[in-house]
Amino acid sequence: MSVVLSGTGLYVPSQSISNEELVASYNQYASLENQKHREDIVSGLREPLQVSSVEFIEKASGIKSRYVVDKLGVLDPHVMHPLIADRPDDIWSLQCEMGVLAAKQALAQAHVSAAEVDAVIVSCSNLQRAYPAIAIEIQKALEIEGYAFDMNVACSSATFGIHTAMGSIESGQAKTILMINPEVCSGHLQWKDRDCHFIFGDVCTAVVIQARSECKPAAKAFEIVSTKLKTDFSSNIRNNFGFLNRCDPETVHSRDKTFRQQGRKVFKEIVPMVVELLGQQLQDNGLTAQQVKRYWLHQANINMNQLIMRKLLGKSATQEEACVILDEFANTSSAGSIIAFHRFREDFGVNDVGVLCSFGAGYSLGSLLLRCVS
Ligand code: CO8
Repeated sequence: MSVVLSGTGLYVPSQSISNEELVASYNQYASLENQKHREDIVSGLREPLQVSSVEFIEKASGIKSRYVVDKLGVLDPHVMHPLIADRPDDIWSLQCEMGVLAAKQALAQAHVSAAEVDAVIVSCSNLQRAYPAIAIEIQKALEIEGYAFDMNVACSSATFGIHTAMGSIESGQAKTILMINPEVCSGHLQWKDRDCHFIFGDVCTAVVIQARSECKPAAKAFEIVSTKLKTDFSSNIRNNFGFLNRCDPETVHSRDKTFRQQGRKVFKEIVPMVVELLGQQLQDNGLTAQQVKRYWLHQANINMNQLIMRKLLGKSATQEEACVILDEFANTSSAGSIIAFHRFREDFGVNDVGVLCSFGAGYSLGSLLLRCVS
């Protein structure tokens, strides 16, 4: 059975933080901390916090800015995290609100009404609560019949979500599925750590996945020719936040309860895994890397993407071949490759082929080989 992506949507928070603003705030925080612990630093009991720098961030990552749901809290050196008011149970949650806005765009693009949707999958790195599922809340908000569930494969949540939707359609369980990625990365990023404070941003993407027979003639559709998934356990990107945290009061607020990573190791270990996975997928489908019109790669680090593309193509990739959005958005976890696909696909003609690929925590890698069909 042929399954297609027939629409995408993107919700972008209204507030953006430049590297200059971020570094000024972090350096103020570091200075305050160093003053507070001056005696321990002088007596050698404590290392002073080092300053962050715009030049380092741009060179090491390619990131220039990021969108966040709350800029004031993040930039306040006395707060250093977003300030997001708790909501009563009868008000739509933040992730539901973001999801609905992105979903409406995706449905409009696919020329599909909510009544035609059979299922909702919310797939993202961090869910704001344990239950009920955010997906079921979005299902209610959009008045969709059928079923909904949440899933999490960190940075590969979107590609694994699309793969899961495709399986449900092929099995006859559903004909049209909404897959949504509300990524509130600012809530679980450690803004007080200069090694990672620049990495993430907030956003929400949505994708409509349909049996091709259901796809509207007006939609620009991409057939999923193949999916390829790979996981390999690693603690090099890890966040121990969870429901058992309060069971050990000694460690409930320790550093490991927010995002942390061994960035260098991640870079070195993931690049060959991605190159191998993509090479194998292309070979299995009788394609060379050069026959792919565009790679919508995971958007974590510009140097990582450039290296992957050099290994695949044997030359540096152009923006047309491997588009970049991380300069504006930073790493938005699972949403990154979907933003790239959302923004850069209008020039595809029938039978043009593209690859949408994610990689990150887990480790988890997911790749979709897509062919434009209308
Ligand atoms: N300013 C100035 N200097 C700095 C800063 C800074 N902000 N930060 C670090 N430095 C210093 C370091 O201390 C180090 O100093 P020294 O040489 O004296 O030890 C030096 O700069 C070099 O540091 P690194 O070796 O760490 O620098 P890299 O060139 O490796 O760049 C990166 C760091 C950018 C982190 C890079 O390694 C990278 O991007 N790696 C890939 C990581 C990646 O792709 N991770 C994927 C994570 S995303 C994911 O899976 C989703 C998780 C779920 C979402 C979580 C949301 C919060």
